[in-house]
Amino acid sequence: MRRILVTGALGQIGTELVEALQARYGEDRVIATDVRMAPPGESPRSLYAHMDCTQLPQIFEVVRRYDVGTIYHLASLLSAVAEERPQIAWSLNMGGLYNTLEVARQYDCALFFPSSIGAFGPTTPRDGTPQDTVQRPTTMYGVTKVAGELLCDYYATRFGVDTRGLRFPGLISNTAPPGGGTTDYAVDIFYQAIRYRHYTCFLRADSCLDMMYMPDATRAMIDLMEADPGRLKHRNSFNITAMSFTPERLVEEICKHLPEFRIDYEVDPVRQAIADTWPRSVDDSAARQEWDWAPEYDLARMTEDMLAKLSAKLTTAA
Ligand code: AKB
Repeated sequence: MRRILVTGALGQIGTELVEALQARYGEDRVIATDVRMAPPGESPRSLYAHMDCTQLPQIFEVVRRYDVGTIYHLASLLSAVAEERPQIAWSLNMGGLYNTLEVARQYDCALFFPSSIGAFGPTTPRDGTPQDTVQRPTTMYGVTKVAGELLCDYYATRFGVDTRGLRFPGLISNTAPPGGGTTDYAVDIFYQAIRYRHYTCFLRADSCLDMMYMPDATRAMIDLMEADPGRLKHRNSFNITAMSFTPERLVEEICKHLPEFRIDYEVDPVRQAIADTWPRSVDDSAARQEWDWAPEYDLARMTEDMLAKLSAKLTTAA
């Protein structure tokens, strides 16, 4: 069987996706790649290749060398950092995707594309955001996500490339930290709650956004790529969500386990402005109907698991 390539494998999603893919298909079937050099001792156990996806020949070389049949293309800048460096965001998010699609076309690979709730904008309905609706984002991140969805659909209809994608909400995880996203507070808060029983939040207390725990996200990616193509009416990309909450509500949940935990707010205008244009809760019924999507973690279960796993990890590290 042909191998599976993950780009951006050292990032927040990649780190856990590589492990989930190895568990499902075997260690020697997964090639982890990233533009960063893996820190010694922290490299995923799979085959690792240094690869810059803005350099087309490097992707060709890895795909050819390892006989790759499926690509999970995760390398991209997140929303807040993309707003700081829009030119680099365009070049990485679009250039990297275009190159990867070209390689997928020429080597007959399936391709997974991570879109985002950032693909929506201020004119999108914010509650129960439909699968098919207005997509006029006002951030560079959002522009690259909408353009990415369209480009993936184009490669599917024009060239028959098996492209599939998900519009991820904020992802919460305890392995690798996120970097430069608007929803990062929902991860940082757990580290600070365990270490200091205090957190200063960069979003307003009432900023409601969709979220998901990483085990659900990695399962969703693999399930979508394995789904019967005959059932898929949509491809790029499916709305999915597991929970939707505000910082205020998350604090309430954390306080059930750490009653002395306190929060204050120092709102970052850039990230708040981004959050204010994103859905408060998306409708993921298309994903439920077309490939049986169903999350396992709600807010209570995710909070309990995050606190348990992170407390163990931070105690060992101390
Ligand atoms: C971000 O905040 O940029 C990401 C996302 C929701 O796409 N986590």
